Amino acid sequence: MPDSLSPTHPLALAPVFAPASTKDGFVEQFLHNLNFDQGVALSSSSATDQYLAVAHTVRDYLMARWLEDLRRQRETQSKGVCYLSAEYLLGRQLDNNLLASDLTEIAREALAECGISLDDIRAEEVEPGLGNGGLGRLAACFIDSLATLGVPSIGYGIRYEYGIFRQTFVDGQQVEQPDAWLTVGSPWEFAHPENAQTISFGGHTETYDDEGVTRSRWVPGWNVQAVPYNYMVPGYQNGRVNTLRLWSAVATDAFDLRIFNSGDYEEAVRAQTFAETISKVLYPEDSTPQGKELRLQQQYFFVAASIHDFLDNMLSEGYDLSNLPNRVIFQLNDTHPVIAVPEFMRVLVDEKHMEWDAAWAITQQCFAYTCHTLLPEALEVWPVELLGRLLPRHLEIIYRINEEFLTAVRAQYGDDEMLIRNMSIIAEHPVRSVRMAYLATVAGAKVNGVAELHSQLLREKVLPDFDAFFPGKFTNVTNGVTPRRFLRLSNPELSRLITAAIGDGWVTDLERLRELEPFAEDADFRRAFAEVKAANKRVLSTVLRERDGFAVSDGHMLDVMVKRLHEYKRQLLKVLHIVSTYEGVVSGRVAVSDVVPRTVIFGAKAAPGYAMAKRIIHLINAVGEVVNNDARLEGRLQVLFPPNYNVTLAERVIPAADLSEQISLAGKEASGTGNMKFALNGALTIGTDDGANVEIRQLVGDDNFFLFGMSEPEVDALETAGYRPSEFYQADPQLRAAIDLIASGAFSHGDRSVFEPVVSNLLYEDRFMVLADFASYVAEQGRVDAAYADQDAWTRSAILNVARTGFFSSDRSIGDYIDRIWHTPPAL
Ligand code: HBZ
Repeated sequence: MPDSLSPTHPLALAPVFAPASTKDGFVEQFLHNLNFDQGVALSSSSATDQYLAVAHTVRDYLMARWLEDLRRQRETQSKGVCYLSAEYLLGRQLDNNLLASDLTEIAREALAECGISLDDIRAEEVEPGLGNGGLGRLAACFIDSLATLGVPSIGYGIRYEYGIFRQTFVDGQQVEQPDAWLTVGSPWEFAHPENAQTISFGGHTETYDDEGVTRSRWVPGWNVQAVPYNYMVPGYQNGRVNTLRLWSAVATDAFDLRIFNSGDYEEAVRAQTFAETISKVLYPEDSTPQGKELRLQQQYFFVAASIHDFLDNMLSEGYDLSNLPNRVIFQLNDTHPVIAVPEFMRVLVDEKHMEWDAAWAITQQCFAYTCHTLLPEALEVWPVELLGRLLPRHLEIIYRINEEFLTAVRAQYGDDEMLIRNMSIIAEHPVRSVRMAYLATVAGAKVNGVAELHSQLLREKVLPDFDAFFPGKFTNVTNGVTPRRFLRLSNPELSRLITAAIGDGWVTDLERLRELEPFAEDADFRRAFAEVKAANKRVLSTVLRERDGFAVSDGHMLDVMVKRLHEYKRQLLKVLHIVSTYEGVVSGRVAVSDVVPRTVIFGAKAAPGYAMAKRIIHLINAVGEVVNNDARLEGRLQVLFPPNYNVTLAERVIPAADLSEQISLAGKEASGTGNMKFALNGALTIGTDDGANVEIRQLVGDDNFFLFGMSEPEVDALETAGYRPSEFYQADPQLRAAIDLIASGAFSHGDRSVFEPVVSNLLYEDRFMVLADFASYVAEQGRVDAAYADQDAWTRSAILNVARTGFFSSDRSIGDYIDRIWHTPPAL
């Protein structure tokens, strides 16, 4: 602090409230920021300058509250949540932060006074795509709810320089481009190099004598600086601003002196800058971890930095660490942050010199683990060789945790070697590896699945031995989505209609949507609701024209399947339905006048190394190309696949949809969250009994949900009996005709080889039983067509979907985490 500034000066002591809460104040602050931050006059400013200046104005407005909350979180020593997630798929920030501060209208008017349209400049924001899909978006919804509910909490993650790749199509095939989201800089972040942490890797361990006690320590080989960037997470109009803290890797300036002195200056520099690659890029795999060394470095990098940040900055001087379970819970978002467990133990035992048993007892109360999958290949394992090389002390700690755990298992069950092998945190085959989900389960106070069915299958099929050994450890928290972004912001027209009917309490208490139920019987309301849907379709149509040059037909049912491309999600089933409809018309089996006009919209990114997923993308584009241009269809079937599906596009597509496709093979989709967003925006679902679909159907009622396909026990039974997809192909002429058409080269200019791998996979492997569910799916789509013919009845069902899905608010999910897992005190 400068000498001349007295400690009682308001700038030194307390945050200053920015004047943007009036139109004139906003104009003033905006122009000030334009001049002093962007260095331009209004007359010569670009849209980017204007966006940045508006963002800074909102940021300034929130700053006082943020500083106040940061202070409060530090000072109040009550229990809080550290949410550890390798991904946060945030989406654009400006609109959300304007809404949270209740500044949207003020900003709109203020900018209009400057001759600027808010709508134009919000398009300037590049969304931070720091996640792959559902898991990362869930984390983003959760931090919004945590702030809105006023839960003392901090989100920790990685500030990837490159987020999820940008997808383009070249000749119908996916091409990935880097997502340089930081090129114009992010106005929402604040670097705090003064809070950097040093994170170590490699080296070896040793024991030493500490006044008669033998202790272990880690002598690392190299290190890197973790620099935190803080992001504001404003609660919805409640004056709270939480923090998301993302770590960026920076080389330490300490050269490796041995290399340096040997005269190899270049090598010394290279070795150091190598460290910066740690936070360079988000791994784009959303289900099959690649087991790459850099990925493990990323994981350890961010959790070690986060744990040390918490211990250094959030605890009062001389804090008694045995009280930590009353002070913090680290929630592990999937297995990606699980290396935090041995790191925490290392800190307590090696650095704080706590007894192992005491440290372990604390650790077991300070962590909880959320599992997001059922696919065996998605369960992360790290080869012991790699772990031991990168984090030798952590491997020793994991071995000891495992040894003590297996001793306890033996004490309970005797020497059942099969059971011991099955429950060991260390797998022996194909290479000796650490099973991260097992480590998380053993260490966590609680383990939760993300929907009722998923949690049940997790207990019964994935971790049954653990469920028996740790009674009460497993629980469920069904996912949710934030009503602020996914209804209030993305669907302003529907929001207005709802608020006019029942008031605006639903924005923070989504169950109040129930009050809409009687309106389903009100013809005027139904008319207004249908008009909103039509208006949203027009908006989408404009967006797709401007973004992708698509011409969207009027009056079509909008049938939408947007999600990551994965075989278990079964985009292929949707493709077969399209091809079958097409084949029906061109073969004369179906009169074109009987085809209910539909526009099918796909959105999906494939992991760059997932060859089959990329072929499926190619097939969707190829089918679209043919179907959209065949005059025999009379424009009644349209297939659109806008590239680069992301949060921003989702916000346009979901409010416009009539039909939501949630068609995974039963027992494979842990929950789904897109399914919730669609229902909440008045789309009807066609879906299997999988993930949260089960709960959606229970809530909206069978009459307002199109169910098809095998149930999970039926899938299980078919698998046990031996599934032979070709039998379904042989037995069903409609299915055969569709597959034959693809195989014939009809969608590949006569070249039969292009989609041959897709066809033969379906016929001879079909791991996700597309063919087994085809007939049921097509039949149910027939019921969809019939239902759509009665527009008024359809609208009634759509209203009931909105009215009955308030359960799926992420506020409710967070409430469940508090009740069942965190036991944090009520909001401050
Ligand atoms: O998490 C998804 C589930 O598939 C979905 O059913 C659920 O609704 C959602 C939220 O709970 N899982 C993912 O999105 N998973 C990933 O993105 C992922 C990313 C990196 C990995 C593994 C998985 O290494």
